[in-house]
Amino acid sequence: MFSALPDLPEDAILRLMALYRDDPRPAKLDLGVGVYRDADGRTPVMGAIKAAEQRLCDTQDTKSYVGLLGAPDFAAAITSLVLGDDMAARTACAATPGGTGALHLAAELVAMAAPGAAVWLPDPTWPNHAGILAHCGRSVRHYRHAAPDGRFDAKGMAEDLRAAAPGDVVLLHGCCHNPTGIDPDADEWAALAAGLAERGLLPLVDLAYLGFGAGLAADAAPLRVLAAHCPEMLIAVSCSKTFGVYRDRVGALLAVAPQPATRERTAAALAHLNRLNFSFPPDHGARAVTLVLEDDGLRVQWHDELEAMRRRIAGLRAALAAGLRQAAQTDQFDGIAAQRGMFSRLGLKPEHIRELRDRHAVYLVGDGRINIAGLTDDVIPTLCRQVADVLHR
Ligand code: PLP
Ligand code: TYF
Repeated sequence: MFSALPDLPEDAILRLMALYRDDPRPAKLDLGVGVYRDADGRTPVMGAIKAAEQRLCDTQDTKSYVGLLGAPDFAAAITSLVLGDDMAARTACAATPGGTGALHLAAELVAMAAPGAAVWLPDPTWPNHAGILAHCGRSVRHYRHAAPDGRFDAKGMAEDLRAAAPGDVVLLHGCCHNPTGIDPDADEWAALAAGLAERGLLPLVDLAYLGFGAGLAADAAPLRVLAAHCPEMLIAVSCSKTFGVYRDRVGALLAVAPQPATRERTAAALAHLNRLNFSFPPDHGARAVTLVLEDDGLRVQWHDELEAMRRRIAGLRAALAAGLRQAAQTDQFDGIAAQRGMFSRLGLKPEHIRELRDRHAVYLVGDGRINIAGLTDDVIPTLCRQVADVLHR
């Protein structure tokens, strides 16, 4: 039977991880997979999470099942983090295995509620978006996200969404767009929210980098703007980066539905889908996150650690943009300083990307995306020379 299995496409980002691991050159540089790294190249467990896990270990007296939607206090803590306290009463929430689990659940919920609705994705976007939606049988369309000048393409997006039908779903990156680092500004968010509401389009926000853009409050602001305009919306929250709990698989799908009867119906559908997919969602990481959010001291500690990560990335962005301008004698990289979050695209041609890997052991994704957190102040001058070298050969 198994020999009949089809050839399946590999994930380019995960393939790059393996190529990097197998490269014997000592001076190799991994700018591929989107995992935060500190100045020593490590992805440490956050101190606040370690403390919460310790407390959990000391006090947890059962590992019996929780509930199909996960622990209610996790739902309350995440909803209030993302949308504010006042929205908790208007939102159904299901804990999921990571943000990917939340996206998968969203796709299934849409399939159940509106099987004919198309899901519109930004072009470009995280490759798994199209993969998960197609896997769940959704019809996928695309809208322009980034203009050639490296700014958010509000006009192109609005033009493309003219072809959307009422009830269609529009996927948005809540902050720190992956792979471009290009986000709408506050005015653009307000116009976008009003436009979606007017057209009867449902926002599905992928929130995987909360706190990595302009700070926790600023990064969450667009969600509140959307919630103020749109009667219903979905938010796929990933705690992987924001709490550094990647492998513990912590996430949640929030469904804003102000009508109590609709909200209860939605919560029942989410519980049903979780049950048929994997039954109870993982609890350990979610509980550690809840402890951090509920304890004043741990919350301050976590926020400080998150801010340190955000500031490190912002500093690397400024240094890289300045270094590339000087080394390559061009302003084509200036946008990197203003872009947000873990990623930017260098706008290099495929042959440049291949040369960087073959000649200099520098690993970036095939679309030219780099993980800024993979840099250190020490490697930036060398990288800038190497980029200039492949550009000018
Ligand atoms: N969405 C985006 C844009 C991402 O980059 C990621 C990255 O890992 C995810 C969702 C899902 O994260 P996870 O499933 O690891 O929580
Ligand atoms: O974009 C990234 O690098 C992260 C990590 O299949 C990731 O989102 C990449 C690919 C993948 C799962 C996670």
